[in-house]
Amino acid sequence: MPDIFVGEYLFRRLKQIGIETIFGVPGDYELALLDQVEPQGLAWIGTPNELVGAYAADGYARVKGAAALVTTFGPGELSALCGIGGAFTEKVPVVHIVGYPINALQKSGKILHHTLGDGDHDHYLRISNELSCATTVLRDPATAASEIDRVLNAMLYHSQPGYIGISEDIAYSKVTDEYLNTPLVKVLAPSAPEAEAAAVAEVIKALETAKAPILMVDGGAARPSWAEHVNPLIEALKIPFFVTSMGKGVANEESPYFKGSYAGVGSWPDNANAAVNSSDVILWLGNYPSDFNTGIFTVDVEGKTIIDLQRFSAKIGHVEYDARINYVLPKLVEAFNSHAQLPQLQIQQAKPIPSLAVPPTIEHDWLWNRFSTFLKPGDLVITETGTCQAGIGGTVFPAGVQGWTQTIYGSIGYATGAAAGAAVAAKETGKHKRLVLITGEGSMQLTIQGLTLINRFGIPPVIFVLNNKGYTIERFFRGWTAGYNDVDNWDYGALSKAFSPEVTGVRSFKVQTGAELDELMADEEFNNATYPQIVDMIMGVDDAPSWMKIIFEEKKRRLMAGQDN
Ligand code: TPP
Repeated sequence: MPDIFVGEYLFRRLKQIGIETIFGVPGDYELALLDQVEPQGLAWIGTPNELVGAYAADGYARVKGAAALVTTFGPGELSALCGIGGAFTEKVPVVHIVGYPINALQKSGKILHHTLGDGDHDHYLRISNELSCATTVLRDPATAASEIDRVLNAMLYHSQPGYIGISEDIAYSKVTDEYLNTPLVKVLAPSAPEAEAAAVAEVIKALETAKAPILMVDGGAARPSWAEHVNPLIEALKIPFFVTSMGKGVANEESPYFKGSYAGVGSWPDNANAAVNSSDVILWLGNYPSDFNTGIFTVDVEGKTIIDLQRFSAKIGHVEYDARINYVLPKLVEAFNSHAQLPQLQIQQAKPIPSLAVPPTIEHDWLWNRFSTFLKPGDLVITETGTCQAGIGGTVFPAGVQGWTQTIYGSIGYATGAAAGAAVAAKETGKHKRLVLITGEGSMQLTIQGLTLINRFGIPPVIFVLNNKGYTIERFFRGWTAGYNDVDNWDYGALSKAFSPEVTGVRSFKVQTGAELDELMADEEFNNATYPQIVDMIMGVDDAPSWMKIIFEEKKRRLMAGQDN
């Protein structure tokens, strides 16, 4: 018997998969739907625009496993799509719920507000098809519940965005609640048993016969879903491990086996690239060989045996198995927990440098090392695209820090929005005590309104703004002094206060010298604050982490030599 509203069904499903807060911007087409959010015990956070909302949902999902964003048909949903594209690329499960015009009006082909004015109401659905693993527009109450389940299941299975269009009248149609007793497929279905056993045996054999095996923690294959297996694997294997840009933020970098951040010629520390070059077998978790994840294609692993574990496959050398990383990793942990020690590549542990002199101005190489001792176990660290993204590779995270940077999609402004959602999720899980957002000022200008969320919701934030008069990383590509790489000078401390006048105790700092920042980072009150803090750091226009400069030098050399990457 039909007995609950479609909207209620949808929100109860979201609750079942761990979503407690929904982000978005309302519009007349979905106001009725939104009336059903709070009665289902879900919180609503209205975001200053849909782009910030989409990034916030991405950040929330990376901490909690899934997230929901509600926008309105047309302008609202299109404004969110840059963020949804990022979630699609980086394999983050976000359901994008869009309020549609009344069903009968859609069918009539009349020209309605928020349409493209031609009576075709499927333009936006077609656009979202490109950025979602599954889409639906609910037009029939008889199939509404199964359609919602289909999209949510696909979202969880593929770990990518799903899209549900829902009109005002369908939101208030009745459906049976009996399907709610059948859980959604929360985790990836198991691998085929024989293929999995064969893959695990081959991985063990390849590591046992290796002369210098290493582990590479990368970010493909929907990293959050297998992150929990990484530290047990490191402890069981007891071989050197490295992290890539996309993989940073899940492994215990206080481990003696941590040897650095791998980005080809731009690896940190200096000896990390040579060490990887001298290995013969690499157990690679979620290999994702994009330009910015490989030091602009300077990774060279030709001739090595690569054990490539992905979400849906395991490849050892050239042989591929239907075995999934989430299932293979626990088996490897079990096998290596009691295994004889594998041969060791001799390379020192990557650690913060205790003796690095405080520079007169805030220099990159010093800054990223200083972050290593500023960060505390339990911090949640989100780093923006730009020089920060390269820089964070030179910071050693204390155990228990979770972090990430949007390496592949690289949309500037992402980090500020994602930080807002991640901080809300962290408050819900209780796993993290402090949010640390590290962003360039050029990036922050795109989503500065996110400050209103960061300062009001979630765990206490500390925001570091690298203020270097514009788009420094772009200057490295082209236009050292070009006006197109400049940005306006803003007062970030004043803005932090302006975006949340009702939050008491918001503090801001402007630091110009290494000594000022060093002192601030050592200050007890600053370290233990329970209120929002923002640090405007004045830095050199042309400074960058030395390991990033090496990548750009190599890029230039290749161009001069006529190579195409
Ligand atoms: N627009 C979007 C949405 N995403 C992008 N990645 C770009 C433009 C191109 N872009 C990449 S990095 C960057 C730009 C404009 C500059 C970032 O500048 P900033 O945040 O100030 O960091 P900096 O490199 O100066 O430290």
